[in-house]
Amino acid sequence: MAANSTTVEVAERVTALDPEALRRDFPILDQQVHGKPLVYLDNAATTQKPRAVIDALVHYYEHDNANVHRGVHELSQRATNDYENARTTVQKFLGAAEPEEIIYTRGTTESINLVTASWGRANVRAGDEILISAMEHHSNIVPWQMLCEEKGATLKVVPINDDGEFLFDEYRKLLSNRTKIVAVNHVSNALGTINPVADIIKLAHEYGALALIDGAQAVAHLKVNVQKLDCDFYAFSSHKIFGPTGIGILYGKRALLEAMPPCEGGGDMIKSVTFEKTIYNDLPYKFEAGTPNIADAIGLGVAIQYVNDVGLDAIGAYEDDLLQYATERVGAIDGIRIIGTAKHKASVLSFTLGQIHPHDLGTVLDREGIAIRAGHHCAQPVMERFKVAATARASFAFYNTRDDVDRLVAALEKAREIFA
Ligand code: 7TS
Repeated sequence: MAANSTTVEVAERVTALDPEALRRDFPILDQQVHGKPLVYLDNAATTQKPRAVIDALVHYYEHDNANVHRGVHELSQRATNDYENARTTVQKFLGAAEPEEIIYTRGTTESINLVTASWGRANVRAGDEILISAMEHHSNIVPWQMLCEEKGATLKVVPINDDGEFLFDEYRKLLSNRTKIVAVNHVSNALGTINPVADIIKLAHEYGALALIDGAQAVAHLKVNVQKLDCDFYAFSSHKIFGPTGIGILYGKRALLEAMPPCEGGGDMIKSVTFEKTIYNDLPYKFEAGTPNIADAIGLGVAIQYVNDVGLDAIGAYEDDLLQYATERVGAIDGIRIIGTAKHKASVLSFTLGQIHPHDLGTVLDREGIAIRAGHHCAQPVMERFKVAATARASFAFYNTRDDVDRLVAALEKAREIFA
């Protein structure tokens, strides 16, 4: 039977990943917090870094540190090679056609702001409409609001249902020839919902609109291929995929990036400068003014290689199983309300427990050595949609185990007794 063969396939893929062995690659996980072994369940906020990434940063500063794209000397050539090789690693990872379509930024936030400030300023006019969803992170809301305010354009919001799912029919109704761009997340950080981005992009294009995908919560859990998705822009942050902070990616289709004006002026983004006229540099450098974050770009490349070695299929299957286990176990606790019950979810379990404030829950869990996030997760409209001030959120990576979930459940039971 088809269902059986799928189950067998998933089981095989789950066993293909050995979380205990992988944990040993992450030195930070091997520590006690408040006298208890650390359980790190705040991966949606930031992930931990494998030894390979930490070593790459140290190696760079100990052996290769130099500025890029400008030195004839050996160190500068090494730094430039490693920086550009990391770009190619990202290009292949995203399935982009060319490395020139990969722009280094500070992270998802800066990537989206680059699109609103450059493409948006050049293309959005009064009366135009921009569509986002009701489950966006603030960084995929506020830059669009700022653009709309500046241009006299209108921001429209696709609603979500009580499970936290994108309402496709409502989306269809909101689209029109006034729609200039649709910007949605691939995976919601507050709910864990995986959005049907391929269908969202296809429909946007039918209306002549562009599509930007915020992949901050997706790339560490799902295989992404920007050419197959046919998205116009895709943004993510290195620190959410086991790489360093301070570096991220904006993918854009070449023709769009070519036509966009640069955002920042300065070194590296020019071909020639006179007081009369400056000629801008080719892609991707046109968008990378000034000395870039060389070490962390190299670290991102190493993080992606690490993820490739573990394998995103194995990661996805393992995390699906873990999320299902966590949902059943946490869901069985008296007074738990899970926020975000979409059919397709990745790695996030948001919940409230009775009348206990999520911050109090977070504090009790911290005393047990368990790190979760409590708050609005920079997605205040999601909190409003579900009529809660905040949630507690456990978010998983492949180095988390069923034992971590059991520790979480025991600590939640303890919190329930304390606040009863
Ligand atoms: N988009 C989504 C979907 C996110 O989850 C985040 C960060 C961002 C954008 C912004 O990423 P940044 O790297 O530029 O800051 N989300 C979270 C979170 O859930 N907890 O802390 C940060």
